[in-house]
Amino acid sequence: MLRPLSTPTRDHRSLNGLWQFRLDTDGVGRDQQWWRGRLARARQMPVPASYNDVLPDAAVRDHIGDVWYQTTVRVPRGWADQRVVLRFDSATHRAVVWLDEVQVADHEGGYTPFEADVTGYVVPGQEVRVTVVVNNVLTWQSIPPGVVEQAASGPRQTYWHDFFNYAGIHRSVWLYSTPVDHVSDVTVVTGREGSTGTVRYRVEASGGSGLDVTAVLRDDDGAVVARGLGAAGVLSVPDARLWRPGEGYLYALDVELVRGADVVDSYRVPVGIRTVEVRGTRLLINGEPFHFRGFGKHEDSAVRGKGHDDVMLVHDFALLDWIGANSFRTSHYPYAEEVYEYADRAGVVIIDEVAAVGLNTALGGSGPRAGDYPTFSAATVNERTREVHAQAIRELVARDKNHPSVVIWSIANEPESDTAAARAYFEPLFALTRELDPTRPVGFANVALAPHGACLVSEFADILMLNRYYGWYTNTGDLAEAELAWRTELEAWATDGKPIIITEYGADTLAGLHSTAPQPWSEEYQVAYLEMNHRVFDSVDAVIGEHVWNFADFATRSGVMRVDGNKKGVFTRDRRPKSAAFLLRRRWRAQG
Ligand code: GCB
Repeated sequence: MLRPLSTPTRDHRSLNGLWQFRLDTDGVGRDQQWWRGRLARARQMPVPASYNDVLPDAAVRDHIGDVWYQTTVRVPRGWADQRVVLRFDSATHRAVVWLDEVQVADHEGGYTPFEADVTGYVVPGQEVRVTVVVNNVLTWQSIPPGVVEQAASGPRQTYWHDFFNYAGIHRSVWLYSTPVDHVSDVTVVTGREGSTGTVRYRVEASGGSGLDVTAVLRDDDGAVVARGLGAAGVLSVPDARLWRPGEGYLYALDVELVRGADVVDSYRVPVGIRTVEVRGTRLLINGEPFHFRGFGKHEDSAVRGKGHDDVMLVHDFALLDWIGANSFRTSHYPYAEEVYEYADRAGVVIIDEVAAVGLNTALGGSGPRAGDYPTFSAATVNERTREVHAQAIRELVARDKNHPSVVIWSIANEPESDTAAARAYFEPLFALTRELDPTRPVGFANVALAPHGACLVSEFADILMLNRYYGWYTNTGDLAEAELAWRTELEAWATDGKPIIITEYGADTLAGLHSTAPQPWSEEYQVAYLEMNHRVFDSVDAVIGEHVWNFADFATRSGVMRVDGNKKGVFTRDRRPKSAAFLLRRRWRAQG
C-alpha cells in the first residue's frame, strides 16, 4: 500500500492533533450510534498516541473494549475533481470509521495501515466529521491472540505476550488526494550483475484507457540514470551505487501515469539497490556475509505508549549508531512506516516481524485460566486465526516490500513449535510468505521450550532465529553452568547447516543496582551475562548475529516477574545507558 505523498499530482493533509475521545465503559456506543453527531461527554486525546497512559486513571489504562475518537477536517478547496482518500497508518487492534453518518472503513489488525476512498462523501471546501471506534480486545482469532474471561469482579483480558496491551490511534492519520486515474501500487525488486544494478519495477494503476506508464530512476543528486516505458520493466544502472549496511544510498524511482503528453499521476519510491541471499550458513547482502549486531526493540515510551513519535525515532537511531548496532528486529509487530524510511536512509538492517506473538499458552499468560488452554485447537488458535495471521502477513509484505532495510520476514515470535498442530499451522504460512515475496528469507523466533530436535517448524525456515535466556530464566545466577548448556544447544542447532541469529538474549537489570559479585538484577550481572553469551556465540561459526533483548526497558502487564515493566533494556525506558551499553559499544564498534 502506497504512503500518502505530495507530488505534482497529489496532496496530503495530516489529521494529527487533539481529537475528541470517549471511553465506552458500558459498550453501548455502537448500539447508540455515537458516530451520528458530536461525541458527548468527550475529552481531548492526542493522536497519535496510546490513550492508556495519557490520563492518570486506571479505568482508562485497563479499559477493555471500545473507545471513540472524533475530529473534523476541512477538505481543501483545491481537491475538486480529485479522488480523496482517508488513511490510518494504524489503529490498534481494530477500528471502524465513519465520515459524518457513513461507515467508510473497517479494519482488523493493529499494526498495518488501512484506507478508504471517500470521494463520494466529501465536498471540497467543506468540513466533514471523522468518527472512529477503536477496539483493544484480543481474542483467539486476533493477531496477537488473547482471551477475555469473566472474573468475579468483571472481565479480564489475558494474553501470552510480554508487553502492555497499548491501544488507540498509534500512528498518523491522513486525508490525501490523487487524480481519479492513479497509480495504485508500485513494486520494486533490485539486483546486481557485476557492477550494474538492476531495478525491476511493476506499476499498478486504476483508470480508464489510453494510459501509459513511464519510470525514471534518479540518483541522489536528481540526475537521471535510467528510463523505462510500460507498466513493468527492468532498469539497468551501470556502476550502481549499492545500498549497504551503514550506507543507505537511495535512488528515487519516479513513476508517471501518462495519457499522451499529459502527466495524469506521479509517485516517487525510494530505491536501494541491494541483494539478499542465504547461502550455507551465511546471509549475504550484496554477496557479502552480514553479521547482525543490535536489538529486539519495542515501540514503547513513557506517556505515549506505542504512539509514534519522531523525537524517539531520531533519538533511538542515534543511540543505535552510538552503540555500534547495525540492525534490529521489529519485535513483535510491524513498526510505524517512518521507522523503515529512516532505516533505509541510515543503512540500518531490519528483521520485519508480523504481530504473531503469544501463540503459545505455555508461556505463562496472566488470568484466571491462562495456563489451561491448549494453543492450537478448534476453540483456541484455529483455522480462522490462521487466516487472520495470513492476512497480517499479506498486509506486512504489501506495506514493506520496497524497503531495502528489510532483509528477513519473521512470521511469528516464540509460537508453540514442537507439536504436529504447530507444524500444520505454520507450513502454509511459510509458503504464503515466500509466494508473496520470493526475494527475502523467511524465519520465526524459536522459543527455548522447543529446543533443537524438538522444534517441528524450524525446517521451514531459511534462517534459524533463537531466543534464549541461559543464565536468566534457566541457570539463574549461574553463568558457568549456563555457558556449558547454551554451547551444547547451539552446537546442535549448528548441525542444521543454516545461518543462526540469536534474536533474544538478555537479563533484567535495575539501573543503578550494583554488586561486586555479579548478582541477577545488577548492572554487573547484565554485563557478565552478555560476556558469557558472546563467548558462546563467538565459538559457533554458524552464528551470524546477536540481538540483545531489549534495546530499552518497556511496559508490560503487571506480574511478579516484572518490576514496573520489563527491565532487560540496555537503555532505561528514558534511554539512559546501563553499564551493558558500554560493553556492547566496545564490542560492536570494534567489529564494525
Ligand atoms: C521472550 C519474548 C519477549 C519477552 C522476553 C522476556 O522470549 O520473546 O517478548 O519480553 O522473552 O524478557 O521474557
